[in-house]
Amino acid sequence: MTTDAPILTETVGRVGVITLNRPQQLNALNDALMDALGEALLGFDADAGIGAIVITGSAKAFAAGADIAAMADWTYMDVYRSEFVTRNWETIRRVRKPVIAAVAGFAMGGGCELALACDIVLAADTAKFALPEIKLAMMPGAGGTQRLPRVVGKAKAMDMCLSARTLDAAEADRYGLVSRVVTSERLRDEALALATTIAGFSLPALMAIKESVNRAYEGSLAEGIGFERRQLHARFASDDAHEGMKAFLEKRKPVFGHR
Ligand code: CO8
Repeated sequence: MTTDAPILTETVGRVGVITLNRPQQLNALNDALMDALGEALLGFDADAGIGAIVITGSAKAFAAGADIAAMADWTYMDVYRSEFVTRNWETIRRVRKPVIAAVAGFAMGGGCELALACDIVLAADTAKFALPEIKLAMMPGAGGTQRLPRVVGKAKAMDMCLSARTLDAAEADRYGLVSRVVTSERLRDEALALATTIAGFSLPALMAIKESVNRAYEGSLAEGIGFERRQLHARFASDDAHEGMKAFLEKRKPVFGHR
């Protein structure tokens, strides 16, 4: 695999490691990256030699969210027709083996939602979690409005979604958004050690446990996700959302007409 590929994959014993690899864009999640991520996840899931999967990013960013440059000119019909998010993100839910997010630096927007979609979140002490879409007049659209309240409760979730507040690793740990916090120097080794321990257990038992815990946790998640997706698509009919994204790319403050 070449180094300009949007993700890198490697195998360490029975662990499949996926590294998000758009460092210049802080691992912004464009379609090419999400397609490659989905393919890699399904590949490891189907590989009998793999028992657990780690998704990680760079020291600066796990992922800074959806790719604002790609989205800025999309219309409602573009995202409705292409099934934006649904097309790629449902893949993550299909993975039956345990998936560990190893998060250092920014986990913003879709990056935070990617961590939330994993089974275990290991955070470096440098990790920062936020759903800052409101600053763009956008909204979380990859499960954030549904998974975050289930994890941290309504009060914290509303605060994060409505005020764009950033949580550091210690706060995220306190709120139950992450499973464990380790030093940034130890993140990769700790993630590999944890994944190796898990991958040493019986795979059918692991899959049964994962499916059962998700059953307890998800409830009517599918309905919530479907609702959220239509709301996200409708954001592309908003002048403010296009203004918000363009202003970010032009490095200026947005001027919202509240339309
Ligand atoms: N999309 C595209 N490019 C980005 C993104 C992004 N989300 N984030 C950062 N970049 C780019 C910057 O434009 C910049 O590019 P360039 O060097 O060409 O100017 C480069 O990455 C480095 O970024 P900064 O210079 O801004 O780095 P800082 O260290 O100053 O700031 C931040 C880091 C705070 C993370 C800042 O980059 C930031 O605020 N980024 C945007 C975060 C954000 O708003 N995320 C939410 C996006 S919307 C979203 O996720 C909707 C979810 C819907 C479903 C998800 C589907 C995938």
